[in-house]
Amino acid sequence: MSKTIYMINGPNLNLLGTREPEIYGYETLNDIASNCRKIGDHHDLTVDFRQSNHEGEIVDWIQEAIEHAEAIIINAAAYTHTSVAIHDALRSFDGYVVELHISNPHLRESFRHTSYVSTAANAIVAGLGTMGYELVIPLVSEILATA
Ligand code: CA2
Repeated sequence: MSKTIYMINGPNLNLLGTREPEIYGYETLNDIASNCRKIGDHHDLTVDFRQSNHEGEIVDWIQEAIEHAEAIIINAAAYTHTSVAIHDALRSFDGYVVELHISNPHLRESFRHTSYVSTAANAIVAGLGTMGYELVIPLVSEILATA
């Protein structure tokens, strides 16, 4: 049976491709989701791709992943820099966790230099543009296969 990865996206990422393309590129979140599902199929992984503007809903999805997923790839967007609740939920997930960012937050405003996700993640991918979403799936596939 194929393994499942939750790809969880936080607030405002539904606007991708419509604003600030110099930072976030031209791909929409739907484009990214459909590419990720295809790459997942290629690696015999089910990619469950989601976005929410609500912190509690993201916490609920992480808790759901405890029962349903082997890995979480999370771009918590602005909640990265504020959310102890998302940190705590990720800490209760036993599978593999990747923190993902389109931009490199360390090259940006100082309020983006703190991450509550990093200390609950196994790996961090940042600054590769929207390509980061697609590149991380084969890596997670490899890690899950050797775990
Ligand atoms: O670089 C990333 O992926 C971020 O997680 C994106 C977040 C930001 O708060 C983090 O510091 C870094 C912001 C997502 C907002 O996405 C938009 C997309 C298009 C237009 C406006 C916002």
